[in-house]
Amino acid sequence: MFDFTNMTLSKPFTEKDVADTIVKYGFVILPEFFSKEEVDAIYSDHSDVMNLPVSLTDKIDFGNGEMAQVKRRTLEKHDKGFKHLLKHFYSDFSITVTKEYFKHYNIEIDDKNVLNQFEVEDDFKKGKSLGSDLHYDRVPALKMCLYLDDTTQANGALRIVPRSHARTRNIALSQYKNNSNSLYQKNFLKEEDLVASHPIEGKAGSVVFLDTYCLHGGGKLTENTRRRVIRGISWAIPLLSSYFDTEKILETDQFSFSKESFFHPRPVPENQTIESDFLFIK
Ligand SMILES: O=C(O)CCC(=O)C(=O)O
Ligand SMILES: [Fe+2]
Repeated sequence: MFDFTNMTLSKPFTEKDVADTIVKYGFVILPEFFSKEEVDAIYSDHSDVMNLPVSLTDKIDFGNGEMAQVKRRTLEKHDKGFKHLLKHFYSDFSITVTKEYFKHYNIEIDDKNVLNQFEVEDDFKKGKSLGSDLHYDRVPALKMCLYLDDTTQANGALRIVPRSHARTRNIALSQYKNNSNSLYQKNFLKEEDLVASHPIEGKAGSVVFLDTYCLHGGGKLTENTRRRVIRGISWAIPLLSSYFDTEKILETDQFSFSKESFFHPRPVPENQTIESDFLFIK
């Protein structure tokens, strides 16, 4: 079992402690950050988001589960209120963590980009979850991920490659130099065996803040298990050079990136195709 001690914070801690840990390791684990009662309250909002009409959400049904992507603004305006989800995610705490985090990269994050969108996921069938192969996200973000179920390797806990975020950021930057459309990023690891990833196991109520450049992926669910998560997304600004330059490359391994991301913000222009050969970057 990987030793996550340095990447785990137990109360009390400050927003700056949280941000500094993400900067250093690419993520931070806050075990049982929310109480059982809070989790139950948030869970009812989770179901309500899942039941929103497709006109208000982007729904992805991927066989082993489903995910709804919804704007914070949509939840705020909706009659249902989603007050537990909004209160616990869009809190002074998470807003300050997010601002502190981006401040490290000299980014004044616009309020509308803080917890701008949510991904509400319900994995309930044996097999891989949607983003389960190791990758970095094409659109850089800080994600606040909440486990609503006790989560272990057996029900698809998030896997992570600690401290990979600086190296992948440089890989992304060199790709951006050739093409500024983030859809062209080769962001999935071709050979997962080349790096060691570690599942983050945790009780319901545990929170992980993730710099999505840190290599990550969901896991594989075994028979009769379930994993419900909510992720609140704060977008970074992909092309801002300060976001790339302040970190030194921490790793020296060679990564090869292949597949297309499961999520992208911009359609491929009709006259462009995605190159199929993967990238090797020193
Ligand atoms: O299934 C997971 O936990 C991974 C999700 C993911 O890739 C992401 O939130 O960017
Ligand atoms: Fe991802």
